[in-house]
Amino acid sequence: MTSGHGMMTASAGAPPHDWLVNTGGSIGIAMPLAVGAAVACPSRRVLCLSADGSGMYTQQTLWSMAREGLNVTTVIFANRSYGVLKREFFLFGNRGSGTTGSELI
Ligand SMILES: Cc1ncc(C[n+]2csc(CCOP(=O)(O)OP(=O)(O)O)c2C)c(N)n1
Repeated sequence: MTSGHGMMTASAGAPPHDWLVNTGGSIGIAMPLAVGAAVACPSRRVLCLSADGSGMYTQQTLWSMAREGLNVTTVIFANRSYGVLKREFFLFGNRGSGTTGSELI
């Protein structure tokens, strides 16, 4: 939610690839989406990027990836936080004392 924003820019010069992303606001789709991509296209490597909180919704998918031997590498952005909520609080001006926002995420 808050850690992956730089990924599109960072991968702009990478070899040809496709992005499959959350199309709405419902979190937890990354790992199931990666399983679907890997099953549909076994010849292609899948890089799965998930936040830690979002990933907890569907963490059993890690078992499916392993059991099926899927060509998926999963990276968890582990900020150990509900970062987007803290960012929204910050943007609303609820900064608390001595915070700048960056340490909230
Ligand atoms: C299915 C579902 N449940 C709850 C929410 C509300 N929600 C939005 S972001 C979020 C968690 C954010 O934590 P994380 O995924 O770790 O990302 P971060 O904000 O820390 O980058 C939740 C529970 C949602 N969007 N979708």
